Amino acid sequence: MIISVIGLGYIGLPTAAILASKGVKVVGVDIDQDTVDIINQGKIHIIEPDLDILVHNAVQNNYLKAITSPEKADIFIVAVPSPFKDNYEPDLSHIRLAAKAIAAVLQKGNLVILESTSPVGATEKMMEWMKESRPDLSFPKFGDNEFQADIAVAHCPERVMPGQVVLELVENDRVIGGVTPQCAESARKLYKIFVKADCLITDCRTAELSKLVENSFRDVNIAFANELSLISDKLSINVWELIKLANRHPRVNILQPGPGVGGHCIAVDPWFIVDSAPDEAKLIRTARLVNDSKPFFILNKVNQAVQTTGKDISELSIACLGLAFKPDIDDLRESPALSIAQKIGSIGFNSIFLVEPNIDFMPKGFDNDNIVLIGLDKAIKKADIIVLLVDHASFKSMDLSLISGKQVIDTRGIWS
Ligand code: SAJ
Repeated sequence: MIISVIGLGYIGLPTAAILASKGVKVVGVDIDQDTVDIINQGKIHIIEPDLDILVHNAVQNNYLKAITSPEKADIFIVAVPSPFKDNYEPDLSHIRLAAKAIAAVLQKGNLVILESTSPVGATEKMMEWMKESRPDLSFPKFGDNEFQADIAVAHCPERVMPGQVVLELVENDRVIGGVTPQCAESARKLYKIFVKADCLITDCRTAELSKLVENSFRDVNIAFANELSLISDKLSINVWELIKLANRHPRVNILQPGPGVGGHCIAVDPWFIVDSAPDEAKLIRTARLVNDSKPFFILNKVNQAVQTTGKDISELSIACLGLAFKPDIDDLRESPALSIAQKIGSIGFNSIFLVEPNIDFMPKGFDNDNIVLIGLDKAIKKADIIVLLVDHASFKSMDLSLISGKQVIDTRGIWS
């Protein structure tokens, strides 16, 4: 059996490597030649605990190779990006490209699984795109278990947390939605190769919405915490103490406020529900707006800190601690920390020190030469104002005497 994984990013690569570690021949496909080259050297292009060893072994034992366009295989797993457009409409162009590339090599008996987080109906759309290119093959009909199609199609959204992907791929329950129950059953057999937890069968539309609902649940709950931080600020109350106390109630579990919500999932997926049901998804839309407005609240705090010093902004230096979208990863996608730092970079500070222990290059969006990426100790020593944007482990464990006497904005509550 050969499994082809299309898209070798944060989800596709770990999935490919875990399958390969189980003795399955895996061919990974990515349009980016550099990514393909790095993987074929047994190395990885992202930071994810334990993934480097897994990929190294899989490549060395000839169970994993990477190429730039699909070859014939038995099963195709699509794990390409599914972002939204400027108007928050889902952008399925990567899924369409993948479907067309797979269609060119598709054979009777193949199973195609969409793993990318998708709006309801996307799995059937992917199937339509393959069908257009391959009128010689028959495809399943939604819910019809009687019709014997040449190709099986299913949706199995990933649910893993960046930073613990290798563990969660094995330990988390999976929701598997088939275009027909038979398709779901074929996909379940595949996931049982490496998933220790339950593989729960449903139809592809319910599986699509299930993933979107999971991330919207988290977004709404983070929005509640973020709204509490605004209310507490207005009433001069320490929000972290407030939440700690409220959470001592046996049925209360409030999440943590922060500088906003980032990542390619929680800040994106709720919009797919809003797009499908705009009149009904009122709470989900409002939560998105609350979380998206939080960076502006932080920028306001930076301005207040400048005023407190009594100096002109052009005489002051500021350190931005953390750029990633959450602690101890290198992922900058949709990061509120990054967008806050970029705005800080353009408001007239004398010097801006960026500290991001998980990357060693200057990210895009920082064009002025008074902005530098430097180490934590140097940044803190030189800065008048310190904005803590990400709760990275090295910031949590640092010597707090270093920041005494400085203006400090702790957006994650780790020093409060
Ligand atoms: N955040 C807060 N306060 C909190 C928790 C998180 O502000 O109390 C922020 C984080 O700092 C970050 C953002 O939310 O900016 C998202 O981080 P996260 O850790 O909540 O989630 P992700 O995006 O890393 O992963 C989520 C997970 N979904 C759920 O927990 C429901 C993961 O299981 C999904 O697989 C992933 O989205 C995905 O790929 O969809």
